[in-house]
Amino acid sequence: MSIDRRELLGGTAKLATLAGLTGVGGGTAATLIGQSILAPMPAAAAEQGAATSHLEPGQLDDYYAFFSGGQSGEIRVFGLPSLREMTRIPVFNRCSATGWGQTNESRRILTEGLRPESREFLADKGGIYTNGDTHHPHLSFTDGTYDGRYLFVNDKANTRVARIRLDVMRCDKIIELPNQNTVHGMRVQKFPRTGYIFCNGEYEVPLPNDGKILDEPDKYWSIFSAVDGDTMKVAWQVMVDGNLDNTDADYQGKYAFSTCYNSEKGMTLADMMAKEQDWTVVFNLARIEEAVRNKDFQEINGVPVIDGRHGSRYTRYIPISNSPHGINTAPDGIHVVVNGKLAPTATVLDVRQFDALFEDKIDPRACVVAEPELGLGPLHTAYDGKGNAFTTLFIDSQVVKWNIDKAIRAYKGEKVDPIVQKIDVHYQPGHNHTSMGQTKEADGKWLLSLNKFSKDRFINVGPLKPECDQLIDISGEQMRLVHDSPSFAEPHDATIVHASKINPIHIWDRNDAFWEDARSQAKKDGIELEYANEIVRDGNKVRVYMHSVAPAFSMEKIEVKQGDEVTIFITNMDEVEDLTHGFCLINYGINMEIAPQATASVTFVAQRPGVHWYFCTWFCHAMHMEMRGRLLVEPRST
Ligand code: CUK
Ligand code: CUA
Repeated sequence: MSIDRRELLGGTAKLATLAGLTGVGGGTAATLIGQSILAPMPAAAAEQGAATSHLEPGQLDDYYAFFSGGQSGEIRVFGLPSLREMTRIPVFNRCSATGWGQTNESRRILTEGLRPESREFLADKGGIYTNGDTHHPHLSFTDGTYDGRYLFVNDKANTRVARIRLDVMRCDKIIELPNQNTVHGMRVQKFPRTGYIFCNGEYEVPLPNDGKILDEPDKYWSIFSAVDGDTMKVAWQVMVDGNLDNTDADYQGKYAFSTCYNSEKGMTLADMMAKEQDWTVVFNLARIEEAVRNKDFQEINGVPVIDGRHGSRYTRYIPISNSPHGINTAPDGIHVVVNGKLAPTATVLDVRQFDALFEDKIDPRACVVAEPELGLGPLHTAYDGKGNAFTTLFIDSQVVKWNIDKAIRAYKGEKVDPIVQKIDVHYQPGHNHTSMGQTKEADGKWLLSLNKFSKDRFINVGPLKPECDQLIDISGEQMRLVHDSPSFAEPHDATIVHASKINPIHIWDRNDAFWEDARSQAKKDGIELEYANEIVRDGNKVRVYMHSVAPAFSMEKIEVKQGDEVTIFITNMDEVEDLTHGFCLINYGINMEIAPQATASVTFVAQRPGVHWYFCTWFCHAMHMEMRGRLLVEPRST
């Protein structure tokens, strides 16, 4: 009997389980086959039949983990359980390796969704924002689970939302949202599909925010936006009371809901803490869509803005203990946990009550079915799909496992303790995540705790320490800490997706829309990008069309005049997996990636006279060092 090792290791969870990787191994024949092929697990783990993060060289992971890069502005792709970093996807940042923010292809994406005022504001600053703050990476859904099309992520720094194509792991759309100051909480519609991206405008500002209203906080409002995930345009916005923090949606496609702090509308910390209660705001999607159809809105900056303040038919405000933070829908499609942050409790809402809530048949607090006391600083909750919840306790530096059903029974007065276990994490956890736990296919295998402090967990790297992401095995009754993984500033959130859901391609399709502008420019110039090797001179604009086949650029020499605006288009004709070239022009501050079968382009003014070598930046061939050429810039005669 022959089993292909790669197929066994890279295949489905079922195969991995058979191979004993996930530790459910019994004495079955399949397990024995697995063990004969794989190197043995570390003794202690193997003894308990427990899961391990350790993979032998050449073994593949079962899951993708998409981490936000926080103030690094990017997305990072890890394998799980190994927590090996696979790649980074530049989004709101400038990337030295790929040329993101510099190539014409990336600059189109970074600029086309800017608001007109921002375009003006950035005109003398290079035309793009170069920083971002990614918090919440979430994949597109179809019918309650991931469909592998897109990943969406917010930019808290410059009020944007980005879409990443998962087939090529590249960002293809960015939109800057009007009428709100920042996007913080961001989640997607789970049913019937995505659909909407729900975006919380956290900080309140005047509407419109054009300087006519300044120090009059009673005229500031927060905004809840729905972006259409297909077109990446704002579908509608809702004006609300208080500050929206995090958000999530139901599994029925009827409601979205956000935690909302500062019901006091305070501008100082003391003011914001004055009241005992804040809210969860529930948004009625059907009623809001009806308002858009019936024109019951104000158009501000080209977007329909619906009035969802207290008393509106489009929203309901459920009172919750002071300053709630995370809000997470359970895979059962019924329960939503609102995390206390300042209160030691979580509040469990039952979405089945929301119809009655909107018909004013019940008091808003009647949606609350449990309020377990969990510990200090509950921030975010994840699920195992078996009725248990895992909540991070920021102040206690713990993750608490608790049972939802027991919490509901305790709330009704029964003498049961919903707490199953508390485990120490290191230290101060923010978000936590379970494998597939934000879908109806939660599989209860792994939990990641994204800890804000690492202190003594790693060798010292100076005053700026890494964060500490910890992997916890949740397949058994008791949680078990398995692995520490340091990370640079600062993943807020991650999404763990079974590898079978994502199918990236290996080399680009020559027809890809990514370089559409280059294709149409080449067409105008009568040139085919494939195997191109020509220079088009058009006044002081010079368009250089070349291609690469390892280990050479098709052009050894490019002659231009000082002051010419030069665009270099390179098409990588290598049809070989992993054979990427780069183009770096020395002392011109230029570098870009050209992956197999891709076209990439960059435009610059040839200000510096002289001889300037360009070279390939990916070690692509035994003669990679020879893969170079000269830009000859003739001084402008005076
Ligand atoms: S937030 Cu960072 S720990 Cu932006 Cu999701 Cu809660
Ligand atoms: Cu091409 Cu190195």
